[in-house]
Amino acid sequence: GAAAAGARQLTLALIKPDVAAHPHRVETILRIMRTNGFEVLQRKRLRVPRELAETFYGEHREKFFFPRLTNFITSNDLEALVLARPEAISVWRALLGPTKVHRTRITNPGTLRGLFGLSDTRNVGHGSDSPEAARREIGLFFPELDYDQLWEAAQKPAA
Ligand code: RTP
Ligand code: MG
Repeated sequence: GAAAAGARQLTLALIKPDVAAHPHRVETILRIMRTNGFEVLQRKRLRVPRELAETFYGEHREKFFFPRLTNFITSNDLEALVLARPEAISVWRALLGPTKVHRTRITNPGTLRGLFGLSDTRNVGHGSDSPEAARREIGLFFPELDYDQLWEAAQKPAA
């Protein structure tokens, strides 16, 4: 059945290497997350190993941009975060804005990609696109965590 009204959803957010290289920009994005009601449950900075990148983006393996995408995502440190709030998945993707930055700059200039995006590849961030994807992606970036425990904890508001 449907989740209870007000139940919090989890999503995996990535701040990709283009933005993660700028500490003040990372802090700006963290502030925007919190202003928009997200609780940051987990945060880690890491250089993504190639194997993780290829698994994470496995659905794009046959796309022309796959080498460019995996080279970029492994090129430098990024920030991985688990965010929680009601409708976390759609709200975080709305804050990011559409994927294609050259268009997003015109159509959604106030979104994170509209403001900070550099190209269709260097496009600021990632957000899970479904609850199933969120579970899979959080497991890939935070294999040491128990997803169900994390979800339970997220249902209790922060003190
Ligand atoms: P994401 O998965 O990162 O949230 O982005 P999305 O769903 O909005 O976009 P998707 O189509 O799933 O593409 C995944 C990532 O691939 C890179 N990309 N590069 N033409 C290109 O060079 C190109 N097209 C897509 C982007 O980094 C995109 O976020
Ligand atoms: Mg996608």
